[in-house]
Amino acid sequence: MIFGRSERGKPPVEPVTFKILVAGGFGVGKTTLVGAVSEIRPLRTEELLTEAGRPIDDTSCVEGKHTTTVAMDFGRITLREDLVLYLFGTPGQERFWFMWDELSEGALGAVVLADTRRLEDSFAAVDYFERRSIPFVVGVNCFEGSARYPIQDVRMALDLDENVPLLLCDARDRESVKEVLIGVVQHAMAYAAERRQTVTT
Ligand SMILES: Nc1nc2c(ncn2[C@@H]2O[C@H](COP(=O)(O)OP(=O)(O)OP(=O)(O)O)[C@@H](O)[C@H]2O)c(=O)[nH]1
Ligand SMILES: [Mg+2]
Repeated sequence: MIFGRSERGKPPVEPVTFKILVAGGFGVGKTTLVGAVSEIRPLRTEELLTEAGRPIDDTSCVEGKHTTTVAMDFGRITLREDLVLYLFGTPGQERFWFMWDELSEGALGAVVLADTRRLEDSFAAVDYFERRSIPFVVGVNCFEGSARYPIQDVRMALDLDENVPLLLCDARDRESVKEVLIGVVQHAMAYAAERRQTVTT
């Protein structure tokens, strides 16, 4: 690089950066998702789940889970040379939801992760983004051992608006998570374009 130019003489690309939230109920795989795609070592704020929290922190579907996010996860992924996403994973437990307002500041869109064994845990996240008109997609994290339901049934159970995309994913798999992230960027762009049109017409 000489004077900001690459060896091939092309000016360096200044990437567009977007902030994406990763939300959803307790233990649906938000921290796992951010960790699976982040190209930097993800920042985590995990605390041990304790005996004292056992009545509230229901780990019945995620027995191997010993920690929980208390503030946020942070990661970064370059989707394209000119498109970088900053990922902010929210804490799932209700007692930390006050963090969400701060985390959602300036977000382009969100991924609401859901687990079909306890969809109700993600109702509040769906509600949160609907109320604030923040575009979001739902990612159904397919834990092995959980029953597979027709997408239409999951949409109905979550009472999703018909234009909210619903994607199946594996939060541990980089390529799968990338698809979900591409989905949320596309959806948010389409949403923004639609809003612009309604304002100008
Ligand atoms: N089998 C399977 N296990 C998963 C998957 N995603 C996450 N896990 C496991 O499920 C547990 C929960 O994952 P986390 O990523 O901590 O969930 P979280 O949504 O960040 O949880 P909180 O921050 O506590 O709300 C962990 O033990 C993961 O190893 C998945 O796709 N399949
Ligand atoms: Mg977490």
